[in-house]
Amino acid sequence: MEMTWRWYGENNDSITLDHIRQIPGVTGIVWSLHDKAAGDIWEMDRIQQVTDLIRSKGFTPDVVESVNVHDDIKLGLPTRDGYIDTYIDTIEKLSKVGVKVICYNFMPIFDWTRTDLYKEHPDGSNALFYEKNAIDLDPKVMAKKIIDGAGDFSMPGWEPERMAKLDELFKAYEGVTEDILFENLKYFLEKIIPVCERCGVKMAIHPDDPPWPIFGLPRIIRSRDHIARFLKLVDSPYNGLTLCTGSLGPNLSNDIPAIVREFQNKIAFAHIRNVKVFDNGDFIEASHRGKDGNVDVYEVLKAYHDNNFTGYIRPDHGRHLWGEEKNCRPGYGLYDRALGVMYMLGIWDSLDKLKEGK
Ligand code: DNO
Ligand code: MN
Repeated sequence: MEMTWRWYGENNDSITLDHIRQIPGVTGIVWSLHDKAAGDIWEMDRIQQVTDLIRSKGFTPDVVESVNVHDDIKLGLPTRDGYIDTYIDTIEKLSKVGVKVICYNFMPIFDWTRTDLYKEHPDGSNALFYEKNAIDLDPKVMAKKIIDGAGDFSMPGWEPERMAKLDELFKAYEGVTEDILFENLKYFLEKIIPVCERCGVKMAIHPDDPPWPIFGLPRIIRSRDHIARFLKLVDSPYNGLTLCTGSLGPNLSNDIPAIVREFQNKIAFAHIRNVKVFDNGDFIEASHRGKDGNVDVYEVLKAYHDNNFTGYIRPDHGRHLWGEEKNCRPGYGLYDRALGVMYMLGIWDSLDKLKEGK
């Protein structure tokens, strides 16, 4: 496996590549052009510039998270073909600089959704929190909370211009069922996967977060059965998964180690995050340590290790520690993710030794 770190770019992240160089074991940077909205063209010189910078600091730029999919593709509108052509153009350009994996999602309108970005843990740290009942809230109220809470950073999927058109977007999704969304995803994959096969780039879909429908919108990548159905849409080694434990975790009936074991040969990118789920269905993001939440991180890593996982892995969201929430992106501070890297590598190195019989 290759340990990676999500970095938002030079003027869009309070953490620098020089900070990341000091975290033991991190060799890859997960990047994107975060100022691009879904459907925008990615210019070759911009791609070259970022990947040159990443390489100049000794990292590999093999994973892009995300190239966002335009809503017209998810909705199956006639305009989707133009957006698919643009997507293909981006895949081809990324392959030229050696990108191997593209993470994306197929969630209608919203990316991950929370009701509080800074909920306090008993130890005084704070983290992203989801209050199940509050989600009856007006989505506009929710959008405002997320945009305001992000501080000066642009939040992909929550761009203010896009959120201003929320009524229109909701109207467009009226009548779009799970089956229709699966159909539209299949159409998209049938066009792009042959390009990926030719270019050597794996598509890795990210699960829906939280793993259930919200605001009456369908969500289709949220359980073992949904994943199995997804993989059948187009059967190719280039049609794969980003397996995010924190996204699947809030539904306690998702047996994540079992999902990892079953689909491991399709997992190109592993996201490790822990969540603590309360009896009423609320959940808060927790430290990576298994005991601090409901994700058995050891069993998840053991499932990867047993199958000699060779893909990319990264700590996903972390808590905000020691006051860093004042200047970091929500969920993407330095300290807890760095602790998470060390926890994961500690487990991984021990599993290596056990396997060698030492
Ligand atoms: C949180 C993040 C996601 C992810 C997108 C991919 O789990 O990993 O926000 O970046 O859903 O498109
Ligand atoms: Mn994730």
